[in-house]
Amino acid sequence: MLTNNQNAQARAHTNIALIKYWGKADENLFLPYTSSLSLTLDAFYTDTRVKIWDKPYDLFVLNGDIQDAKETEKLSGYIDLFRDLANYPVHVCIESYNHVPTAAGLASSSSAYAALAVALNRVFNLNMDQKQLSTYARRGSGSATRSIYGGFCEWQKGHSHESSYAKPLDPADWDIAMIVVTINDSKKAISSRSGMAHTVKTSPFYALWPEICEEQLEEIKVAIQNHNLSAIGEIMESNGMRMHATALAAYPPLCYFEAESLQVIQAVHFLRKEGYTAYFTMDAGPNVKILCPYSQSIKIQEQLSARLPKAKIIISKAGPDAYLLESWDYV
Ligand code: FM0
Repeated sequence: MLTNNQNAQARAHTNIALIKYWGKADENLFLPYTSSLSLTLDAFYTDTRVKIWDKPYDLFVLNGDIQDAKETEKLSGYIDLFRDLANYPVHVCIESYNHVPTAAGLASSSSAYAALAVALNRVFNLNMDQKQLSTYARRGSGSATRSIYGGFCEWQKGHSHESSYAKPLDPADWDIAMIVVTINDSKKAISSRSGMAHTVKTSPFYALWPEICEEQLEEIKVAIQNHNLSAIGEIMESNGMRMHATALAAYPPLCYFEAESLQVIQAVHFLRKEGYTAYFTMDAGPNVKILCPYSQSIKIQEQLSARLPKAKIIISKAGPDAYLLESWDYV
């Protein structure tokens, strides 16, 4: 029986994919068609506390607001995975704070489910290691698989619940930064979940995607090993655009670009001509992320602000593994 750990709290950081996850082979188990690779970011994270309580229902409070029945039900289904594994059918109260500034327009599901998995593992005394934790984070949101680890990490696609997990590659504790350029922070029109499903179903270009990722994943791993940032950036930029090519070829087409996204892309091209090491990637939304040496990041930020005065620009270094928090400083 559980006697300790009736409360647990954890922090996990968001990650941005350099080789994208785009398409599920199994929608229930969140098994992807391809392996992917990401950088975890220090500047954006989620803190989550799980408390076992004696009420006959689960409660989910996000950024201080009690969530509606639909959101809570979704989360209860996820918590069932842990309750079933522990064979301990209790209800919980979950409190989460996203330190992903709304203005950053980043998806918070990666940090959210990674933090939740770490806290639930503790509260239910499951003693999972990081590898197993990544498989459980995955069941909430695919990209959360990779937020269990800091730095560069790879999500190996696998073929079953147990074999689809993340693996750390490099702490990225060298001269690296990711600059998040937010041009539009309204809620995205088409979620990545439905965008990728629509692409898999209707895009004739999707057939090429698994092969592309396999090849570029191997190339980028060599570039990471060599700490060759311009090679990493080139491969990342190509992979991101190829993901968008599959979406653009869907029927009806999916276009995540906005006019300002293209302006940022042009600015990146200009910066490269000026001698900066700067490369971009985009996910299922209009905002642009730029990979560059940390030592150039302030200058790049200045250049971008001059060209795009309305954009919000945040510099981040690589972030750490997801971890348990000793104390809970929220009231
Ligand atoms: O992060 O349906 O994890 O590899 O950001 O919850 O599994 O939100 F832009 C694409 C992330 C997709 C690429 O999808 O989907 C990446 C993306 P879920 P996610």
